[in-house]
Amino acid sequence: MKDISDMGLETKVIHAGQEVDPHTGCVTVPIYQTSTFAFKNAEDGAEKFSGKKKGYIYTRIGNPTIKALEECVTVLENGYAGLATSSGMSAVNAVYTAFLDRGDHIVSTSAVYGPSRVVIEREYSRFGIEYSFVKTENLEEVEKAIKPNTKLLFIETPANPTISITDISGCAEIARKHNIPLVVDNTFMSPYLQRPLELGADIVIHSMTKFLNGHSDVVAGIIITKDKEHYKRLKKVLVNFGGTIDPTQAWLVLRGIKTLVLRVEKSQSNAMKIAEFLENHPKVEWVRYPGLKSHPQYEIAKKQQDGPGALMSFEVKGGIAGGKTVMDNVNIITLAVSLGGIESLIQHPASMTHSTVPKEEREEAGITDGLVRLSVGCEDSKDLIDDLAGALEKIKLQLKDN
Ligand code: LCS
Repeated sequence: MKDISDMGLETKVIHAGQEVDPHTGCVTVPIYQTSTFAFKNAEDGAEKFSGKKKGYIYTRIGNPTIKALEECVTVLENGYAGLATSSGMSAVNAVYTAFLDRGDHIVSTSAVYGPSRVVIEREYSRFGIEYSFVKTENLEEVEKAIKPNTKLLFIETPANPTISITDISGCAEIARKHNIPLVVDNTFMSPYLQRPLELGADIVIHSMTKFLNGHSDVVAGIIITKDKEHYKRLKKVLVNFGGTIDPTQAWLVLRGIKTLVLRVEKSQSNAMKIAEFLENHPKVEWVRYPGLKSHPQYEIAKKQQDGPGALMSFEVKGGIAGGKTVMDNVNIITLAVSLGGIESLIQHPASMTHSTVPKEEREEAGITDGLVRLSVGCEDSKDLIDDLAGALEKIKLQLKDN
């Protein structure tokens, strides 16, 4: 039989890391809801602790349900091994903690998810860590930002919420030249649409809260490495800092992943129709969607992504008031943060996800006051367009009233 890693992604999402349970014939991976695992005797325990013998010890260190999830996403990302985490931020922080020492410097995307930036600026800086947040979509800026003490190049592409796109293989070349690891936050794409390790990255992270789980009912994250040394270093940090996922959450994500391809295909096809609708709407200033030729990095998206995805941002006329009007008048599309769920979600980054980022930094990163982020779900595209059309119509009424 062919190895699972040689099979198509549609097969991998359903079978990778998941064998029929040898004890019971259980078709789905059981939830091993236990905090600890009994040793046969003292010798068995000692050998497992020393690493001489493989086996489970304690769920924070390892658990069969969690392992199945880690193996599944590792196969999807074509990596060496994975570490599932209690949230996307737990994955981000494990990477920062594992690779940054006092006096080190990190280069990162200016429009990264708010907390991924704020935690560096406000917390890691307390331990003497230096940083440069730059527009990584411009490779010259990346190269310019690298200093002798730079120890990590961290990019998010597409970035949250500007949908700006960074050239992964271009960054990999810069990282290689300076002998530093390149970490890619692949949350917006999922491994179905983008596999950074194949493009030269060293580590991939996801907030599995988003597309991988896909049902807005779990908070989780994962780190996938390309090499053993990075994996060992990260495992040590994650286990000792206690950022491990819970077995039931891991099981829910495994179940969600089985429909990843179906969900992303449907969301993406809806998103394309919505982006075209918005781009031609008189109340919309601009739309950023990687499937539109108007996207500034359209060519890079075509080169490194297997599709445009389900996320877009747009600026409505009327600035902050216009944006709020849209959010207050959608009915099927839910006003909520997060993304990548089966349902469509809309939010206003300046007052929500990126509210902790100072206004000046936000605007420098392209997160304007009127920017609205839309995560397109799997509903009927016509219903979604009608919903947006109705909400945009309200802006016109409001402007007229003024
Ligand atoms: N990376 C990206 C790109 C994200 O969008 C998020 C969360 C995280 C990491 C952190 O993941 P978490 O700990 O929440 O699982 N993004 C959110 C957002 O845009 N709205 O709410 C959460």
